[in-house]
Amino acid sequence: MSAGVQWLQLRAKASDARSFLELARLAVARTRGRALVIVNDRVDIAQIAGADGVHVGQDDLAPDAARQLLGPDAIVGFSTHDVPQVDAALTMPIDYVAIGPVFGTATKDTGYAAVGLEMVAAAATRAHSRGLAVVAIGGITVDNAASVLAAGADSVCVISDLLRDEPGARAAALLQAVNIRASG
Ligand code: TZP
Ligand code: MG
Repeated sequence: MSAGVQWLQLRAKASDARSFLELARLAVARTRGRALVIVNDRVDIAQIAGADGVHVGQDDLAPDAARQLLGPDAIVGFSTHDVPQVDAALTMPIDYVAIGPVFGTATKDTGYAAVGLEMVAAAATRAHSRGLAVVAIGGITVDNAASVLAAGADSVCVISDLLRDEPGARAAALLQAVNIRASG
């Protein structure tokens, strides 16, 4: 966080529920007020840990159920991979639409080909018309993040490129590449 990262998504596909909850509680305790903590997939863990929100995919608990459990102040994000999914998301009780994979990625087999910057732009036009933010994900790096934001994304989600080096240093480089300065 001292690098200036504003959101952390906790992604623990291989963890059992108890370990994931322990991780989420730890993250919430360590970040409070300095970065937002979003739990991937698990609405129950987000709720119990007091996280800032949850990120759900097409096959997870649906956004309206997540909203029902977490309440109006929680952040609820939803994964999309094509225009019909973005359009369906526009009427859901969410805060942001995630679009991806923007570029090729080895981190997750999403079952979708890279959607490219044109799809980021299309998602942004649609989502912004409803006041929803767009988070772009998949293959985003220090070198291409600025182009993703220029295409209309409000935010980028990065996994593997942060792990190429010491993650804090890489995050600082990423933020510098998109001209966001650490607030301390
Ligand atoms: N959803 C779409 S692409 C992706 C997820 C979870 C993985 C992105 O990881 P990376 O390593 O930043 O490409
Ligand atoms: Mg998911």
